Amino acid sequence: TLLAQPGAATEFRGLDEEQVRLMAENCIVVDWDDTVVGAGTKRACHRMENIAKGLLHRAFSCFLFNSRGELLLQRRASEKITFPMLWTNTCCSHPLCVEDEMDGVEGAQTACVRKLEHELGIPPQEVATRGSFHFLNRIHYMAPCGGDDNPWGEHEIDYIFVYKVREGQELTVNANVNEVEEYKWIGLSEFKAMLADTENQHFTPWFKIICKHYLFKWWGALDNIEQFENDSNVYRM
Ligand code: DMA
Ligand code: MN
Repeated sequence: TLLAQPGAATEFRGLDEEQVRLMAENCIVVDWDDTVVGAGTKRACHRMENIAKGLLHRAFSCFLFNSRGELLLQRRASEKITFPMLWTNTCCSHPLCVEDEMDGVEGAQTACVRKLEHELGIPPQEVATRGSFHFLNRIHYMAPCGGDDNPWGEHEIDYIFVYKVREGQELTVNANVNEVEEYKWIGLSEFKAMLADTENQHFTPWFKIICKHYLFKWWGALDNIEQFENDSNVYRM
């Protein structure tokens, strides 16, 4: 168990009990080609001492747009152990070492549906019937959570999905306060202003990478997103 791990008694002191519990999840450990090589706890996969030795895991990031072309943004809850209180894309997490989440794109999408419900209270039945998923590409990146005194970080191959709500449909959103501090639907021009306001707005590192390299290209072509689908490359950032 987590408490049996060396240093656990002190490393989790003062942290949110529910978020500590989630550190026992089993992430999928992969090599640089995204081939599955084993399992690692969420805790192990997010410790900088392991990341420094090359430990890499699989993740997903979802960008959910309504039929007016607005993106659902969330600000991570203060309870999050990694990157609390930062604005980021709709939903991010990890496919786990369970049968229906281990198979590449399909497994990552299954995990995405699970976490859209867990983080944002979006019913899976609505996700299945009111819009469509588009797998775009995979991004390999590494990011420490802070300076040398912060032991946490990310090192992932991240499956990127756009989800588009169909014309005339809406999704129910009911955020989980342990995961999400606040959320908002944002249009492209308002988002550009938010991104430029670096004094007051702070974003997760993976979201900044995706904004810099891809997001505006995708956002500007939502009606023809198929042209960007199913890129088999892993992009190193
Ligand atoms: C991890 O997200 C995945 C990426 C792409 C950073 P997260 O920290 O929000 O995961 P979880 O919600 O499972 O804690
Ligand atoms: Mn991760």
